[in-house]
Amino acid sequence: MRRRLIVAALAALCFFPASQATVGQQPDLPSTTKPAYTKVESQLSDLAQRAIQDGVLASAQLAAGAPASLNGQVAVTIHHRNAPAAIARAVEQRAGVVANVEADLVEAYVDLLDVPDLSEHPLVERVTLIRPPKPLGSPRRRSRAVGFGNIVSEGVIRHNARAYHNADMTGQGVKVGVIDVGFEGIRTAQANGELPGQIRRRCYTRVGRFNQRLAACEADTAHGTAVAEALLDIAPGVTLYVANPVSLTDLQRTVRWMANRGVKVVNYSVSHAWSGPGDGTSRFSNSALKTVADAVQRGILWVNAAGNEGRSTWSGAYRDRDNDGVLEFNNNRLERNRVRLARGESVIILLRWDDTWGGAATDLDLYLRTGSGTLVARSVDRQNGASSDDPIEGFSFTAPRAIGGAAATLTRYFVRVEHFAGPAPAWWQVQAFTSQILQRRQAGRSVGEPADSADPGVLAVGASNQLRAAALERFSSRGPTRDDRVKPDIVGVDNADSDVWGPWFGTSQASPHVAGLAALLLQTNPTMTPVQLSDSLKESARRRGSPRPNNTWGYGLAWLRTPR
Ligand SMILES: [Ca+2]
Ligand SMILES: [Ca+2]
Ligand SMILES: [Ca+2]
Repeated sequence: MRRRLIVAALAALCFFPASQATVGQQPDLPSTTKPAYTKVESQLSDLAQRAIQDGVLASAQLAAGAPASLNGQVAVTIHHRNAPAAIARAVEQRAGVVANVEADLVEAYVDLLDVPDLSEHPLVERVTLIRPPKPLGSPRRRSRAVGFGNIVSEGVIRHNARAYHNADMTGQGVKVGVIDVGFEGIRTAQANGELPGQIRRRCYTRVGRFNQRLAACEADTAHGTAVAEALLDIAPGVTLYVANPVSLTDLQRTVRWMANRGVKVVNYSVSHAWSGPGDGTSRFSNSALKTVADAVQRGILWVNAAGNEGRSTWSGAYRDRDNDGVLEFNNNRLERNRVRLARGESVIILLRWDDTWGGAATDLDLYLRTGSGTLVARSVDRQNGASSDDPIEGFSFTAPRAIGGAAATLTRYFVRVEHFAGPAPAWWQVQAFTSQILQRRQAGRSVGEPADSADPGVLAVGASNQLRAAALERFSSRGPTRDDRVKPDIVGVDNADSDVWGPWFGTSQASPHVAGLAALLLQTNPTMTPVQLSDSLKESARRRGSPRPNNTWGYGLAWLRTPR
């Protein structure tokens, strides 16, 4: 199977390419020093420093292990002081590839060796790695033999879409977008009659570049194909638009492209790294939170998977009872939080805390170590109140592949958070994007971004197993949000059948079921606004739990009333 490193580096275990597992497990990371380059994100600074120590060949190899790369160059976002032309020129002068140019940022591919020099440009505020988003679902380990067409998701019955189908309402005339990370097998799904013969598309081949060839959308993973299939089972008559944006700016532009073509419902079964304090705001112009609000403004109902991090998020009060500067995950002074990773598995681990974005005064740092204490990943940005200092740390890490060992063997790693400087924050939070679980965790406050948007035109969708629809999936992310709003908004079913993956799991599948329901509603009343659609779906949902809404089920299990 063909795999691009760009997205695969962040995708789940089953998507991970066999060729990549060399970088990110370096055992010789400095444990006590701050990053060498002050305007460069910690993980990127460490990569650049290593490239400079090891030379040109190592630079290309290290870049290939970064979350997104192209021809030995690493994909970065250069935040600048409204100097787009000057920064684009600076990139090109160093033989970098400019991908997207915006008023306050440039996305580009650059050589690791050039990162320190670029960052010293007086108009550059900060240089960060582009981390492609995280898909929120995966096939079962043991997949069944793939069928040929006529596979219908059980969601059709579980959400009462059948009542609409019986009345010949299948979403005809409604334009729906599926934005995802990859659409492997999409042409096979068309040939099998599981997806429409005509699909409008915007297929990205790298940051900033796209074309009309479906083959280009087929890279990386079948996740998007499985998502589209679930949506089309609920609403087989819709006009389908697909896109696989890589960067946040790609996502912004994809939304405008879809809105300009009259798309009224978008499904996004994807999470991004935090870009703000968790109250729905962000100081960054390219934040996914701003993009989804822009979509709603343009008349699009945004349906987003709530996240699968219900068992891999920790959130709580500041504790350091033994006063050693290492934060504690419980009252027993537990200073390390275990996560077991499969060999070759890739994770992103994030830390944020209660502080000012664009002026963080407290400096916390995030580390990952093996059971024997070897440091394998770190994020140690300096925060000391400057206008570019944010209360967040994060890194991507790939567990080393076995040398002769069984691939399924799990290895223990430990997350550790240290208080480097500044006043103690009221709360702090750790989230790991992994199919594994954190030893110490809280289900609450685990809804991802941008599902945690405060915009009423955004629906965050949790997942319940279609065979046991009275219980929420344990992994399904729960509310409240960091600022105590109720999430998710509604729940859809997963473990429903598909052609591409057979039955599969995740809020990734629950979400397009709900997006399909919205398309059915729109056909009967094409003038409904995003907020009216969202309200209607919440109102007709089958109540689960109390009060209504609540932080497990939101307004309940999605359900359409039989049309009259
Ligand atoms: Ca189907
Ligand atoms: Ca301590
Ligand atoms: Ca820090």
